[in-house]
Amino acid sequence: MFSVNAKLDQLAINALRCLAIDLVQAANSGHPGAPLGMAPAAYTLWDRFLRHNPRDPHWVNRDRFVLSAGHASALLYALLHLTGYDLSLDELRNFRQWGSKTPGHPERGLTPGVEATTGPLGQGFANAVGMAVAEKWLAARFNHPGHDIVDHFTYVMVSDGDLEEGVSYEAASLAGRWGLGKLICLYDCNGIQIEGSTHTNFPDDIGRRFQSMNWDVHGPVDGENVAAIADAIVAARGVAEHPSIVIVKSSIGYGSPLADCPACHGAPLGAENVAKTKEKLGQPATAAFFTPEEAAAHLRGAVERGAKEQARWQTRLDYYGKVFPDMAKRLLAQLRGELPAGWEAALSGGDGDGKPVATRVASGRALNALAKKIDFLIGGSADLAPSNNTEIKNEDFFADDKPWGRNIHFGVREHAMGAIANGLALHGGVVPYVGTFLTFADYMREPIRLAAMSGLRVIYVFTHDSIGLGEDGPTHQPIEQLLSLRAIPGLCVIRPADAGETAVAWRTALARENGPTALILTRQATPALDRRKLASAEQAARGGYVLWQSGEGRPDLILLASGSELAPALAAGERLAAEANVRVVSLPSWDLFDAQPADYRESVLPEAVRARVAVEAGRSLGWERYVGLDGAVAGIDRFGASAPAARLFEEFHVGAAQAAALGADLLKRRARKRAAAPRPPAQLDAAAGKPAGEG
Ligand SMILES: Cc1ncc(C[n+]2csc(CCOP(=O)(O)OP(=O)(O)O)c2C)c(N)n1
Repeated sequence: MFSVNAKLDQLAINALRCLAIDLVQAANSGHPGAPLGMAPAAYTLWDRFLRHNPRDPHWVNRDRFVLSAGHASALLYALLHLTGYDLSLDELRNFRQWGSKTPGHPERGLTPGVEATTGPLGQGFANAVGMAVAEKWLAARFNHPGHDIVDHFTYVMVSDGDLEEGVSYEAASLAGRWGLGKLICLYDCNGIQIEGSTHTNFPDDIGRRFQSMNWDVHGPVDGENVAAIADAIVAARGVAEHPSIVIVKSSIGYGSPLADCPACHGAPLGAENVAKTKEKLGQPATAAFFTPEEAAAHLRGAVERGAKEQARWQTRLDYYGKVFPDMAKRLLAQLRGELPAGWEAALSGGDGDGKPVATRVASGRALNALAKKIDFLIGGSADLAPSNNTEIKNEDFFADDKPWGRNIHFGVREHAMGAIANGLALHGGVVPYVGTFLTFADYMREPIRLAAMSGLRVIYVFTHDSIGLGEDGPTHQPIEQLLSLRAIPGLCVIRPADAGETAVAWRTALARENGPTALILTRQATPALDRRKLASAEQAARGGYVLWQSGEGRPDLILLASGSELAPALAAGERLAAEANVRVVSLPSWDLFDAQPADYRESVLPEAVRARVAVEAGRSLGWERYVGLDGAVAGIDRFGASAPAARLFEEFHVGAAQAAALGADLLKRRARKRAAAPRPPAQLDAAAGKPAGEG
């Protein structure tokens, strides 16, 4: 079935190389070195092994290919174009240009065939681990003897930089522990990076390092030797119990006058060097974007092969569907990301039982209720499950001998946990959640950012969300984390105040099919909010709502709060009610609230009401957005301290007393201003039904 014609192999490899350097040259920007060096290994994999259908990039049982070294994107685009994906030559000519499908680094969702957004080194490797977990998990759940309906490999290509990044070590360790036999890593070991030789900073013996983590190590093989690379991949595929790494010794910038020099890593070769490279590679020196017909025809063979592969699988699926009709339906729905009908009912009684409860505990309850309805909700914590309340009760932990387990022990590896969760979501068929303390969300910032950029449904359970965690002190007390998560576009951040809002937050997170959600939860119990007298927690779905108001009509003062500060804000409101008409607004999610229609936002925060106080146990920065320039914020703009929580709230002035004091002050200022203002015409007063001037 495959070509064993060495000449044709070389022709195709060189065609890929020349096309890749043409992309970079045309853009006058990009990375020619890695594509030139990696081309033989990538070609060997794609030509001999990768099961994919260029005409249906979403075929669910395709092998996954992740280019972790995303800077080598020109090679991936050349491969996608020449193997028949819907990526035209014009798109290649527009490499790195506005509106093209060929951005500087691969972006999932933009380019057909790109499985993951890569470029931040190390991420793609850990994504691939997540994909392999998803495959193994789905196979364990859905395959039956003679019915291997979920059955594909995950391949990832990494560079030196990918393996220098710590996340690759974290993820590799887990992959080894879990025995991900269908994960195969091709390591482009060229020993060169931007600053020069890796000799200066990378003494690791990669073979031994991976061996020590239960990986099967193949090679080193000569990066120009297709047969040797193919043999190594064959051997890797034959190892069912361990993931495999194939070490490919390559030459960065192969064929160019800059071969083995850092200079060819990230800058166009220049017209002269491009011509010389093509000459060396046996291609017409001056023809740009030219592919010899024989090479093009050979690479396009992927279309026919892919169609046949998929058709064969479809036949298997049809048979599977006859024998296991319900499972077939469920599998396909799951892979489409559909939640089972009526899943929301798991969370009935969203207003909670009115008892004080830590929102992390409420979250654990919500998760477990949801997990009963959604049996492909899977996840875990970075060794904090008992604290994060992330364990699904009565379910196994994922392991090489328990691949159906829905709980995952990530160990203390927040970074890999985030990136693996992305891989799970990218693969599909599961809905991942992961947990740690909010302050350690910083360890996983890059994967969170990539989840948001890629529109992945990943749910973050971040507990211990403020100084309220108490004695553990400032290292563990998040101050700037809430603000910094809110700064990530596309990440929905929700900080619920009680059990009711927590249930709504979980529901919202699951319903958000195309984006991640961070749930920000307390360690300490939050006082009960008597929802019989207050607005329903259901309204938290809108991000912000009027919880309570002392009087009718337009309020004099608005107190805003999220999470554990909502109850103190309410207490402050009740204290001030004797002097003014006070409104208390629960604002668990800026993102959700900002997405509401203007008239709803106006109904909650009337523009005319300028006396506003926000209370939140985190950086005050950003709350100006809601309290305006005339308002005040009770926040924390320094690091915390080690002491009992109650004392900390007192010392940091983020409780009811401070909210009431700030509110009273604003009311006084307002009264003074009003007394000093000239009387407006009487008819305007009457029309407003209120005293004119500020609210
Ligand atoms: C996390 C991260 N840090 C830095 C960079 C910038 N960068 C791009 S490639 C690269 C290193 C290149 O070395 P290597 O991985 O060996 O790739 P090669 O030189 O073989 O192309 C760096 C530092 C990045 N993309 N991601």
